[in-house]
Amino acid sequence: MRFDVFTLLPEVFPSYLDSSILNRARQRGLLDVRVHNIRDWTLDRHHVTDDLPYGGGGGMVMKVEPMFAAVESILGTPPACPVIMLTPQGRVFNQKVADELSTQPHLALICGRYEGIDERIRTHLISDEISIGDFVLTGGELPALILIDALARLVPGVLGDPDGAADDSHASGLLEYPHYTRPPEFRGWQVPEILLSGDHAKIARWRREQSLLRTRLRRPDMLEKADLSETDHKFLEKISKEKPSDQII
Ligand code: JBZ
Repeated sequence: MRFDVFTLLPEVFPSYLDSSILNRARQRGLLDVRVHNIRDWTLDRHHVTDDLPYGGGGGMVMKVEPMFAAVESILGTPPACPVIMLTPQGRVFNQKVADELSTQPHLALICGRYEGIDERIRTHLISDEISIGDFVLTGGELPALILIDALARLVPGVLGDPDGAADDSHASGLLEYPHYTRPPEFRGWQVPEILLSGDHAKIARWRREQSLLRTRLRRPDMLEKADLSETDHKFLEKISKEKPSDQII
């Protein structure tokens, strides 16, 4: 999968992209991330990328010409792939959006800076707008890295384990069960006995129940959409009749 990232802060990308899993994916030719500095497409002697807003008011606005020049020189006119802007005004990113976008072989990501972008970028260059969530950030660079990370791990072969991507919380629709490794006791805190029992059927049921309990407690919104079996429903019915203090989570 190929990404072309357009940003005013290209230097923030390499350290993360050079880290373990994404770097391995890049070395194997499964992931290709090309980061472009929008400032390289300015034509004035001071390489200006922002300007005062028409109509007045505070803040600076990202200029239209360098952005078009950058994207069109790399991707053609019109651009050869979807052009996604990371912006708080976009649709909120989640695993469903990740699944949808991961089917694309090539995406362009535009990272905003300053108070806003010239609206003509939005209306005539961008094909999709994505927000990573309801909190305030200074720019689209971290959201772009989050999107790359979430999509890259869905590319077949990027995770070592072939069903690694399917095993995670949001893919299954439930939060993960508690994990333990050695030692069996630390400062008097014991690993649940069932995990040491060797009874794999019992362990699988305990883990499923822990996932259900944890999801019900922390993310009841996820439980409503999760794919639950008859046994799952029966378990949830049973525990909803029990005292909360009887439940381990
Ligand atoms: C995002 C100015 O550029 C920004 C600022 C905030 C912001 C983004 C870009 S993308 N927040 C989000 O994904 O929520």
